[in-house]
Amino acid sequence: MATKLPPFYHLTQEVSNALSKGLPVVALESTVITHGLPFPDNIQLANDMQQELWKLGVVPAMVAVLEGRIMVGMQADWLEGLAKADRVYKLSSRDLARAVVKKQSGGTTVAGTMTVAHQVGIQVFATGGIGGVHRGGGGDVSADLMQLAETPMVVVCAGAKAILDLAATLEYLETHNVLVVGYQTNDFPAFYSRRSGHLLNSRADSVEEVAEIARVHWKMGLRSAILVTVPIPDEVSLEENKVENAIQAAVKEASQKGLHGQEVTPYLLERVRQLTGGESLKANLGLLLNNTRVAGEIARFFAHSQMHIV
Ligand code: PSU
Ligand code: MN
Repeated sequence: MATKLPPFYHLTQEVSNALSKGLPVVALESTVITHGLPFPDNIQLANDMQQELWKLGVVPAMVAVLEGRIMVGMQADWLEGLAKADRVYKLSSRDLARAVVKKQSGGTTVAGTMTVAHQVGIQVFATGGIGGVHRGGGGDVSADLMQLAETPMVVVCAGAKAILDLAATLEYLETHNVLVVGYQTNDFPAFYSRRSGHLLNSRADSVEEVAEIARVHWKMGLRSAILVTVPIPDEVSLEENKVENAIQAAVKEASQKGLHGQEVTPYLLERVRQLTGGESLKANLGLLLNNTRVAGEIARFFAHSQMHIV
């Protein structure tokens, strides 16, 4: 852990203790709570994800900003406040300073969470889907991709949602040396479905293999992330063409409404959820829990082998 953190950081006792003792910790994002899922599913999910980690003996470190304080690890009442609030910010990396200075509250995106987690010394992060290059060639590219390019961290996700241009997203990750690893798969997972049809050139079949690849990657002096992509569990996965119609409708609506910037992703997520009914929500929750479990196992292996990123 960084020896001295800036005063606006607030770590829970459990997180601070685990980091100083080298015990396993997994970071969790909070935009999925504030902008990705409806209440009360969001709070249920946050609790389930944290429980899943505790069960594995791993300390959960959900990152969020509360009245300008950067929280690493969330208490139940703070989390509930954030999950219920309907006017909180969505905070990517560049928004953190503003939120601290203006004492704002919000959920951190994949990028925002990585920035914070790296600064406190967390090496493993679980999320659902990363942001990416949007469809339509309009130049909307998530800052998640830049952050993955420059932060040494294992990020576990279920690929990226097909609301994005998956081919362009993969090209970006390749250009920026982000090592995309298929977890027990050769195919880049497409969030709701297990396969996107885009083949990956790296695969790992166990958490040990992921950890070993990560260790060598960072030993080479690279500073980019390892993106571990885990296919959604079969029981909750959806047929790809089932979601595609909803996605096309949502993308069209977003462009007709002239949405831009940070509004785009939450709008698409919410519309796709509405248009596909409860099934997509079940899928979303199922894959998040599954990713959390894989991330927890990786973090345990890291702690066990005293793996530290330089
Ligand atoms: N994809 C999802 N669910 C989410 C997000 C993405 O399937 O909740 C959230 C994540 O927090 C991600 C953010 O970091 O959206 C990306 O937003 P943008 O495209 O504005 O960078
Ligand atoms: Mn965007």
